[in-house]
Amino acid sequence: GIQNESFIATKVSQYSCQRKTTLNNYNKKFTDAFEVMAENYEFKENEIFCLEFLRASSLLKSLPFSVTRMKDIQGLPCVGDQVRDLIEEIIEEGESSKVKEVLNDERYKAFKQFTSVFGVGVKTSEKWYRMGLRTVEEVKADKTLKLSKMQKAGFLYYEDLVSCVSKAEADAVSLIVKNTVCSFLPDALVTITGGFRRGKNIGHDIDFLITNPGPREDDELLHKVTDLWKKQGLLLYCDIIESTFVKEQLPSRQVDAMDHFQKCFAILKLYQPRVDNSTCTMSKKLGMAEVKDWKAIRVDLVITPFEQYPYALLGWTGSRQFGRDLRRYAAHERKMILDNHGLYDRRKRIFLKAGSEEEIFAHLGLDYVEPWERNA
Ligand code: TTP
Ligand code: MN
Ligand code: MN
Ligand code: MN
Repeated sequence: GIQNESFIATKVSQYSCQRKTTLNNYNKKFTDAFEVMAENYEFKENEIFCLEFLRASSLLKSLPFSVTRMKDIQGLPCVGDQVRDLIEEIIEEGESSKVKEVLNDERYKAFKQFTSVFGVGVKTSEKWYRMGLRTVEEVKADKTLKLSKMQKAGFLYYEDLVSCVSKAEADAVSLIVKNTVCSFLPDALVTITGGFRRGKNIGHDIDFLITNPGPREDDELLHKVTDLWKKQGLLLYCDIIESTFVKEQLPSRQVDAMDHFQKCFAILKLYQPRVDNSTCTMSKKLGMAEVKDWKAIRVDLVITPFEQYPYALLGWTGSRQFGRDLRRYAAHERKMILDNHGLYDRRKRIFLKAGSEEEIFAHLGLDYVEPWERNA
């Protein structure tokens, strides 16, 4: 109606960092469909088509109304022919035959299962698919496969890890992380990032950023923290990646490059107090199998130097698409290079310092976007 037309009249940016995207999605019917298409192209390693659908999904998530007619998407960026056809089909039929086809595709279904295992990406899935494997059970049963330490943990805790992390679980883990870190470094700053900082109430993992406002960093901190958890029997898996940061090195221009911070991809054992205590006592008295009173939770810990903290916070808060668009905007609209460590002005040939996320947006000439508006 009138509300839609007046909205379209104001120009919508092709960059999600110039839009507000809350979790209030009026176009889920479309964006779910786009995400299936994007994922299928990701499995086929077709990055261009994958990004086309991710950008369209992110754009429709930012609209303050539901798309019901083709007229509603008139003049919007990020809508190519493929996307337009899909929108038209969903408007007319209520669903898309193309998406249904993908959801029933043997290769898509197998890749979807394989990549749901921690430590398994598209490359490994491709290998298993070519060997004729189709399900997680088939991979588990194949004793000839050489699995990485990460994949072994992925299969061992599969059921727990595929079930999402709740906000309550994130808060409980947050307390553990803060207490342990502060027992070694009382002034350390521990911040939850990723989806939970964007206001999501579920996630596939919990992301933490750790920094020490003092003059010096402690590159032993992560080792001390994980060693303590190991002693306490709380650490189910841990892979510490040492820092590879080189000062004065220009930020990476690659849009999806990994950063150089010291970090740890871990699986923690979170004890969950049982709602009904009697079941537990009863089963013990009767000599029955012990009731599992814990859940395996994926946790990412990242250590950053204090002066890089705002850049790390911006990068790790995401969403992934929001981060991609920030870097693309910096490069194409400002001749600057942004990554999780800093912002380089190629014209002035200097690194721009920032004490907060607000200052980074200001350096880029962008209006500030709150974390809960970054769900692109
Ligand atoms: P994720 O934890 O993968 O994603 P998420 O928290 O948004 O969603 P989920 O609920 O599925 O966990 O990554 C968080 C953000 O961190 C994401 O925007 C990308 C960014 N990131 C980096 O900047 N560098 C990295 O090496 C990784 C793994 C992620
Ligand atoms: Mn996360
Ligand atoms: Mn994720
Ligand atoms: Mn993560």
